[in-house]
Amino acid sequence: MTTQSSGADWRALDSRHHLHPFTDTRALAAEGGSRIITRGEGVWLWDADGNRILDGMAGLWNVNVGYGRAELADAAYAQMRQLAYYNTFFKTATPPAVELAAKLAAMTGLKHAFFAGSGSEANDTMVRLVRHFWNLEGAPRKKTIVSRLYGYHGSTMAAASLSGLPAMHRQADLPLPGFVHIMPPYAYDCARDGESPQVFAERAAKALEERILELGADTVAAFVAEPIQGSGAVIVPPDGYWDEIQRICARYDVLLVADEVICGFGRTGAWFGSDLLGIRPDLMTLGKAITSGYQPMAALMVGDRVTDTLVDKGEEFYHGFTYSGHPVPAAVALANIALMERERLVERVAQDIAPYFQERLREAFTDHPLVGEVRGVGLLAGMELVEDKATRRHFPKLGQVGSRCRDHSFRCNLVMRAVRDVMVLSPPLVITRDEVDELVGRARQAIDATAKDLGRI
Ligand code: PXG
Repeated sequence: MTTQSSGADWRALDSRHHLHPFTDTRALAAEGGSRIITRGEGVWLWDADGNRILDGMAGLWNVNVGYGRAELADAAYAQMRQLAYYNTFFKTATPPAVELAAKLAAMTGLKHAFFAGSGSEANDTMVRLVRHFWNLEGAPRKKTIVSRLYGYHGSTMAAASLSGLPAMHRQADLPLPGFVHIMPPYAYDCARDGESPQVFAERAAKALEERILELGADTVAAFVAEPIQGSGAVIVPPDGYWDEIQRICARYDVLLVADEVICGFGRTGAWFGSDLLGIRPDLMTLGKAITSGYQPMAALMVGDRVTDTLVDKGEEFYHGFTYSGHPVPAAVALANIALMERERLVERVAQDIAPYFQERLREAFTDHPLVGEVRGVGLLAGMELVEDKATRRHFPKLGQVGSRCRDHSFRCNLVMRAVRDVMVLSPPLVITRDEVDELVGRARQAIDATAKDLGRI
């Protein structure tokens, strides 16, 4: 196969040999196979059939600086020429890994970095480290980790156990023992009629306290959560939620872990979701936009409480990956962060493009007959498609209307994700106002087409 091959050729070969993640293989083949993406520039993608597509998801929430940034390619090339690989085991390190650890420590306020290749690996590392920590503290019963329904923390055995997705659990007899889930602060779905945001925030946070008391505080190791839930369908917690969560973690001596894999690196208009929401976690997982997706890389940031114990009382920590701190992604991460700083991308999100994006979406959809709620922060947004706006009633078979809308969006050459029946957007941080207008216009076409199918307009 060459780059001259047609989309149809690629699709046929793909269907014959490639098992895709999170995909019903038979259904994909029946629909004619995959869209083959061949090129990217800014917020735009091209497929093998010559279509130009607006990427409203920045890849998988990660291509924050947009496609085609030569300096990230140059950083990878230069590092490969200088030293393509060396490890960080056995008393060695490389300059990019060291420099990145120091940079991330300065950015997050958590002084140590443990590197991994994906968000899932970083979360697995977190589970290993949290268990080791409590053993070293002389509290070997303190092992259960609490996370939330609709949380997504990755797909390895431990990360899938942390994730609050029953469909994932069902296929692999998960969660593993020692992983439990509480309700998310998902007001649209879970708030009672007439319940104020403050009362709901308190009730959702108190779910953590109730679970800790039920399990016994001496058995609960950590609470793990995304500042704003991404894949769960952009669940923005109501004010007060995180303050209460932090009080509860402190009261019962439960470690607090912020999963910043989506929220990190400017997505919310702050460098980290924790900065935006006033969260002071003991540990933080980073991934995705740490390299804007140009190389696979992730990190677990570890604060002093845990490292002090690890270093003072610890023996060797028997954990690590061949590619922990790989110099090429580390060099790319440094170049990516330098680029974001130079172009002031995070400030741009906070002060200019995110307010514009959020306003345009609200203008287009708040009064739309199919849209129950438009929500979001920074360049994260979700539009809830519902059967009845007045009562917030969902469609009976959750997910069907969402996939229909996603298919319409596909035909409009817009990448917009469906989570259940929530249409989700997370464009690159470099998106311009004109491109936001284009994105909102295409999203409107897709949602209107869905509403027409349902006889709602
Ligand atoms: N934490 C969070 C908050 C994530 O969103 C992971 C951990 C795991 O990262 P890795 O690199 O192991 O995938 C994620 C990943 C989607 C989608 O379609 C979201 C993710 C991955 C794939 C698809 O929403 N998030």
